[in-house]
Amino acid sequence: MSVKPRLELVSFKICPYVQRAVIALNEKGAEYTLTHLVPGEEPDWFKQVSPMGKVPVLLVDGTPVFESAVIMEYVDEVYGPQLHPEDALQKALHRAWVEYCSSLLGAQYRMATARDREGFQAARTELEQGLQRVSDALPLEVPYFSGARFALVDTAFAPLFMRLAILKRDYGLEMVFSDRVQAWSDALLARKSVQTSVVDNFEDVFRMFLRNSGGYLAARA
Ligand SMILES: N[C@@H](CCC(=O)N[C@@H](CS)C(=O)NCC(=O)O)C(=O)O
Repeated sequence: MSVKPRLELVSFKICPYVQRAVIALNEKGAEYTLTHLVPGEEPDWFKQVSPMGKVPVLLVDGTPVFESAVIMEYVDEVYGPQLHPEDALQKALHRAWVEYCSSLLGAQYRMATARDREGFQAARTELEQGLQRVSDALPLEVPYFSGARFALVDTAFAPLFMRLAILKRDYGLEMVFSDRVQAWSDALLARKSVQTSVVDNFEDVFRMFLRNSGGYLAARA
């Protein structure tokens, strides 16, 4: 049996890109430790391991790997069962949607932290249109991105749906989704790997983040 490397994931509790990496690790049953840093109070050693000053960084026997999509793929290659499709074209398409999801996370962040109603509405519209674009690419077969089988691309979208579910429940924010996207979101949020991918008090952490952002959404609540 091959010896697995020691994995340490450097994190902010609030970060959806970290959460993707955690979900991938959880799906694999990999052993890892999490080191949570406080945004704006990163220790000096963080500058040495994170060239862009961002989380997540996965320390693999001390070697830093950055960029969430790359970390997910590394985890997928080293730990079975493989979650990316075998087929090169399908894999390329899944990678493209992981990339697209990052732009949706950007829209979700802008929506949650917008200072005024106009900024909020613009980001909300961008996110709803983006989710419709994803919906059009989904197969009819439920529940996951590519149908019955959970794939690596699903790990990328789950943090987005978790935040939208909290915004709906706690802030009354009803995003317009297709039924297919709703079924996908429900399936992802029901998975243990997703439910255990954030700290126990994540909802408090998220609420605090929104309050500190001083944005339109928090003020409206
Ligand atoms: N493209 C990066 C984005 C990561 C990212 O934006 N992380 C945020 C936290 S959610 C961060 O570290 N921001 C700190 C900064 O920009 O200084 C990835 O996918 O890993």
